[in-house]
Amino acid sequence: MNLGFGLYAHILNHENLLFAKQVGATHIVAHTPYSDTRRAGDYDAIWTYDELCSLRKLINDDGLELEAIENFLPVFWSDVLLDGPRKQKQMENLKTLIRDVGRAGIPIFGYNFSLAAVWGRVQGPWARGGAETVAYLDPEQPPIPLGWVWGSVVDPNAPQGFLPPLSAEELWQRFEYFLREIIPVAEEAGVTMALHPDDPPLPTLRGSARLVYQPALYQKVFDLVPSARNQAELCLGTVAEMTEGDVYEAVENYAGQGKIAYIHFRNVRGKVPRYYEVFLDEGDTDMIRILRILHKVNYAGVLIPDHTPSMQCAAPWHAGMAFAMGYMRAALRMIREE
Ligand SMILES: [Mn+2]
Repeated sequence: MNLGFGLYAHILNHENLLFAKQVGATHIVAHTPYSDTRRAGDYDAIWTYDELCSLRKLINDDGLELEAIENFLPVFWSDVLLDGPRKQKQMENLKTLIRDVGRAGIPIFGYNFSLAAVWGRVQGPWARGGAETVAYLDPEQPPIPLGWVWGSVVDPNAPQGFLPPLSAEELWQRFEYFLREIIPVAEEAGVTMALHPDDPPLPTLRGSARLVYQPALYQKVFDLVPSARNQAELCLGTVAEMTEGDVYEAVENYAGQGKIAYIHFRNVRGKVPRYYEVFLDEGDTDMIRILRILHKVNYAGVLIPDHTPSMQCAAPWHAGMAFAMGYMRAALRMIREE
């Protein structure tokens, strides 16, 4: 088990890589790197091999490993998600990208197969001591505008109107097409595809069905296209927000099967349709118990803190992340010595 740290494009720089190293990370998850260089309407956009190599070099130069890239940009695969006319072309682009990810020596690609995305969260002082955090409080769900996917405009010329409702059956068909196309390429490239669960984990959001909104649905994903390269990007916070099953059982089951590529380590209070993201040691999940389970089944992957509440100081985000990393690092040492 290794400690990692996730960085988004706009904060993925030398200074924050040193910060990650200082708080004890050995591995980096790069969240949508180079997102600023791609625009809506550019349907042939894809990250290049050279960009992937320079990303890896930036991270290696600071003595860290690049464990995973997380998330395709919506514009890369909008029609794969929407079953639109550019679907096959975009699928070919994704295959090129995954081949290049492997060639650049990056072992994991994390993704969300979702139209509605992470949506509807609001911010407020709901963590310990009034720390700023996010919550999902059962909001009204407007339909998704045409030309949008994953919370972004992918087609600026789309007509007015809204996406029609998307059934679970149709969503699973689209997902199966994607998996059957990408997994053989991932196998050849030596890249593990890692699916994040749907956050918030509701059966439908904004009229669109959700894929993994209960823990048991991950098994359906693994059985759909059985492969060592078809795995989970297990987000503990999202699993804890689910109404069925139990987060400890899910971790033991899926880590035991060798199906967890990496872990988002996050705690929450409550479940859908109302929950609050909180500090690691104040939510409903006993995070130390999770680490004991992972240790018991010899989980060898990376854990990264997910989002955390911000703290009252001059560097609210850094302080929140440093608190999470310190907590995780101490807990891991304790468990290893038990
Ligand atoms: Mn997550």
